[in-house]
Amino acid sequence: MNLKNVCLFSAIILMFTLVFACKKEQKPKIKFPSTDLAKESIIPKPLKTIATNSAFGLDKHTAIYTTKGAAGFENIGLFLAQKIKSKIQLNIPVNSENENPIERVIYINKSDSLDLKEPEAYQLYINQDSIIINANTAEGAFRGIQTLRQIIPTTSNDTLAKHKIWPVPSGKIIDKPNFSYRASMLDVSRHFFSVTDVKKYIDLLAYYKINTLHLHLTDDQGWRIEIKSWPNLTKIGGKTEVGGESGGFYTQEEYKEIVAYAAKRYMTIIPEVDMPGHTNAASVSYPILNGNGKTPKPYEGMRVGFSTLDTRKDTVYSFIDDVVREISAITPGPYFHIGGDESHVTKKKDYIYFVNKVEKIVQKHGKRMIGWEEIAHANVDSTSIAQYWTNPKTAKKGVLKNMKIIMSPAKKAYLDMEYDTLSKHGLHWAAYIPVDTAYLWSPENHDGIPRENILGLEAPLWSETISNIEELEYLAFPRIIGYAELGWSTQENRNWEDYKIRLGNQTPFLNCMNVKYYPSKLIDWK
Ligand code: TNX
Repeated sequence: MNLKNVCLFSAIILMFTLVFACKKEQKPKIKFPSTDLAKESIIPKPLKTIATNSAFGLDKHTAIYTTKGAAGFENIGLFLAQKIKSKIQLNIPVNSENENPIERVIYINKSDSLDLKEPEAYQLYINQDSIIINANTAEGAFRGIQTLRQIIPTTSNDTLAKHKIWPVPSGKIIDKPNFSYRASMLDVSRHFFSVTDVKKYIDLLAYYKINTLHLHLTDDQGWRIEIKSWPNLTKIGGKTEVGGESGGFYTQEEYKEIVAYAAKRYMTIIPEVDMPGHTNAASVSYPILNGNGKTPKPYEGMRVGFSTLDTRKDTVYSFIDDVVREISAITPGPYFHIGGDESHVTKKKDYIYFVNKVEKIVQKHGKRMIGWEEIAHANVDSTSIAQYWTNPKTAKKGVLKNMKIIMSPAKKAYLDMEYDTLSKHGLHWAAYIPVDTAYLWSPENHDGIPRENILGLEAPLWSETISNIEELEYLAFPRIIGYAELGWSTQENRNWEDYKIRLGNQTPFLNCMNVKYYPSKLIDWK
């Protein structure tokens, strides 16, 4: 052999060795049984789903990576890893530099694609060896991983390889919300709920892509948030609740803890201080506030509409200024809710005068005012928001003022309405709301409120008849899951027959989270 041939021969041998070595490294492709991503029980239903009928093999050789330097992305990776760990007891490294034999990756990627320009939009690509979540914002990525959490099977397939593999159906999901505001409200005044209870509710809401929790912090029966400049509010006003139970309140530190917990789940907290009505607990703490010269008695009943602040007294506005200032300082979200409902003993002209003044105070502290629909009677700014709950005529006054409207029609969206006459908890002044009725309406086209004015949907949970987390769950679940879908999914993508099957398939998740949902007979619970 001449030198040239020797070289050629060695090169060929080298190539063969390399190719062979690579072949040996490359595990044979796993043959997954056919899957259908489009048939997965995802709630809320994504905008577009395209199935490719294979699977991603989630296993101990999987790692999560996130875009370097993209704010929030690494924490989302860690959040996902933690949820995978608690769902299937599998440990997955996040952004690890380890030389582990990593064969598959979940990549949470910050993308500048114009298709993702809405803040909560995301794309989810699931291939045999990679899952890619694309989003412009951390918020979008966070919504995307909720979808992924929902399609990771609870049981592994132990026949595909020598180790456990959880096959995630392959394909592509393109998704974004129908409304940017998707909320629930929790009344912690009529009955107090602990920080732990509120965190659990936040976790459950976040799983279904709800992005706002409105806390009804004050009412006739109790004041639940520490105000340092007016200490009696909690010292006296925090001690009572409906039915004579022990009450309670959040210190500012505890409130901040709730806010931070929600923020980690890309959820905004909206504080509500209800006024000028619903203020008996405030006036019990500081009798000067009601202006009728009487010291009111603590109230632990369920009537509404009997209390008012004195709308013509300076002290009342200094009080409100202090309250709004202290709460706004620990609330990073853009909103402050002033209540404004059912002020039946406030004269109309006083009510209007009051709301006009309070709007200025809220704005001065850097927040955008929300109030129940009645605030539309005042000369409110178009930047303020009215929450429609019972009278469409009043809500339409807000529309004429160019205000945004939050849809919470009591007949459809009140979580405290009884399911039927056999309901264990709840009221029925507005309606009985079985699980199908709660789902079968269109917030985008309801009671003549124009779509352009609708900010989104909120399902309030008033707590006159519930006093612990199990009772809260009985009224909220499963209906809140349907409201999550009404808020996120487009009207074309919503269908009761399809939804009710997906809802039934939430059973393992709800059981795993120990949610005491109402087992409606309309649903085939698993
Ligand atoms: C009406 S809804 C109220 C609340 C009650 C609720 C009970 C609204 C703005 N006011 O004070 O708790 O009904 O369903």
